[in-house]
Amino acid sequence: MAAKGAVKAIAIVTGTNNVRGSIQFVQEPNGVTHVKGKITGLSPGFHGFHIHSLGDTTNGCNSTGPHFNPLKKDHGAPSDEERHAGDLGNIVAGPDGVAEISIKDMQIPLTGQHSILGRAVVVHADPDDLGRGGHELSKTTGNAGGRIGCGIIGLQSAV
Ligand SMILES: [Cu+2]
Ligand SMILES: [Zn+2]
Repeated sequence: MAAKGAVKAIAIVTGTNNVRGSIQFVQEPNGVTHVKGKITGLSPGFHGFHIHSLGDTTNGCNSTGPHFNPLKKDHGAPSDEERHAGDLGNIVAGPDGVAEISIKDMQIPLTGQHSILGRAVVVHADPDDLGRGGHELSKTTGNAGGRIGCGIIGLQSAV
């Protein structure tokens, strides 16, 4: 149950092949945002999962911009001090291609200056190396490969 006073948002994820899903964001009054939902149609295994800065899908997921990074940090793991606000790590799809998502994070509010409303949630083809892979892209994208699904984060009824 969401606490009284929670702010809620929803992103309907669509993408290449059969990638589909629905992700809900609930910001509790203490500032923690709970990200929960399900994405289907994935290849089994790890997939990078981020908030990207733009809610623009003119050219599909490719026009959602870079990782949401209001504090001008390097890419990292959700638990790192040095991370983009949008770095939510990986989601894991089972053999059936379904990833069940439940993430709690302090850096993705639905209110205020660094709100993620109107931005996009993106799921990638490959695992996010959390900045540790030593690849030239590790410190910017986690070398997570193509953008196979995305959805724009929009306000949802608070009731
Ligand atoms: Cu991403
Ligand atoms: Zn990042």
